[in-house]
Amino acid sequence: MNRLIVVSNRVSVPKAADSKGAQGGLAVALAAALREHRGIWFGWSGNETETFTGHLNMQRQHGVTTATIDLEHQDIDEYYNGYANRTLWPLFHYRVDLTEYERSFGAGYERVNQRFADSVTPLVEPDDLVWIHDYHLLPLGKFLRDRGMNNRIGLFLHIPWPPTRLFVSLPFHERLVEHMLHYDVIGFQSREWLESFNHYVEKELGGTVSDDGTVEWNGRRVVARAFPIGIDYAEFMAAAESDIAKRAFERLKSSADGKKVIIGVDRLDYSKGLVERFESYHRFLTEHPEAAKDVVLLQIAPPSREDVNTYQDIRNTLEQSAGHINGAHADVDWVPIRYVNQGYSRAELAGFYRASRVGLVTPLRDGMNLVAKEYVAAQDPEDPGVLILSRFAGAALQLAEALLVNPHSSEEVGDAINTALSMPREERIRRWQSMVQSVRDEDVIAWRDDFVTALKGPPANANPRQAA
Ligand code: GDG
Repeated sequence: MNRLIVVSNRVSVPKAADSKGAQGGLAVALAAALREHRGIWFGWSGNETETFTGHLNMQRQHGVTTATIDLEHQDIDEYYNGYANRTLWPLFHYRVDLTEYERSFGAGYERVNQRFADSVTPLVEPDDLVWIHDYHLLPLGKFLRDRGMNNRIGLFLHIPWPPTRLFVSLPFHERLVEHMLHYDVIGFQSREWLESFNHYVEKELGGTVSDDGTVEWNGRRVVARAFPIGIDYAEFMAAAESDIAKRAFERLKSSADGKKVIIGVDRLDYSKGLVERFESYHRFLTEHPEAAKDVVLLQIAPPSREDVNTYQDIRNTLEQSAGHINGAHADVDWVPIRYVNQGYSRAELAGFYRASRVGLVTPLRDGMNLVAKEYVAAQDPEDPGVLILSRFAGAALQLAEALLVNPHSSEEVGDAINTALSMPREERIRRWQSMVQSVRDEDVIAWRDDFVTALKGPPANANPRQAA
């Protein structure tokens, strides 16, 4: 079996399922992939040093070999907080209004990608497969090729790819995509993002895209495909059956005191549509007063990227909104929104999901969204809850039996909440059965195998001309 060299911005091997704290979808997905392959996970340690040293720290953590480097302050400022999270993240989530374009960010981004290339190159042996992750590292493939690396190198993008009309607002957009065309495989979460990428390559770079997904440009051939990511179903179900999950279930059930719980779980990020979600819930409370007193919304939102000011802004806005809604509707024995900024363990989350009649997942844009899949996995097959899901999440293509909504329309989401709360058990079971099948079958293991198979490329004798 080929070794796998995984490269991502951060290396954070998930701790045991019962540990506290928010773990991004990326960390949860990658550790599952790495445990089965020998190999190395390379990335930034998360530490800041006064000046960049390039020192490589190798460790064995929870069954995975990791190699990390520290970054200096200017790197973190320009590459991570700058280009990755102030430029690419908002732009790729269609938020041109929040996108900041600074030349220093672009320069810092390329500098750190060059540093990654310098550090990764000596770790890679000739037959290794190199799998790079996400928007922090889009040009890394080119920089590895510049150092003479002929291995198969793939990129998986966890977030959306924006429509060409938005993407061209990025200065030096051609350079970024030309660098990406040095990969052998580029994976997207859904057909929609793939089609946007292909459209850009054809219209702006004059490349061609064949029916089998091969992109050709300037003598290079790249396979571009959708590989929808899933959850680690088996691991999540084990967490869901743990005592911790059962206690969390009881805790939420008893505190809800017979009321139906609506749950949201999201990193505190403007792409997750939390402000709009609270507005929709407010609308539901106002327009359905008869149903309102029987429900409570639990919104778990651990803070994220706190050094970026748009994230501080959203936190303030949400606090005000929750305070306003609670002030307008609360009674002596009932508060409509429980807004919680702390993180919980995956096992606790599983218990909370199961105790909730409605899963409210309404991002304005999301590459995939794993919370939607976790909510489905955690349900009681005899009495499952209802998933309300944004049609703008990649997950909507697989979870078509959710109540699909436009998260910008508070009327539509408010109505969906009302529909979900009154949905008969037979219909809940029918919808859930169809969704859980895809969550179980299209899990992170299938995703990993699919990507790694594509990364290996066709078998040596697959071409009949070579075989003859
Ligand atoms: C990116 C893309 C794509 C959340 N709060 C807690 C906690 N979480 C976990 C969830 C879930 C994960 O974090 C979030 O994953 P998502 O997929 O919903 O979103 P992003 O973090 O934005 O992930 C996304 C993903 O990458 C994978 O490719 O799906 O579209 O944006 O697993 O459960 N975990 C714990 N405590 C919390 O309080 N333990």
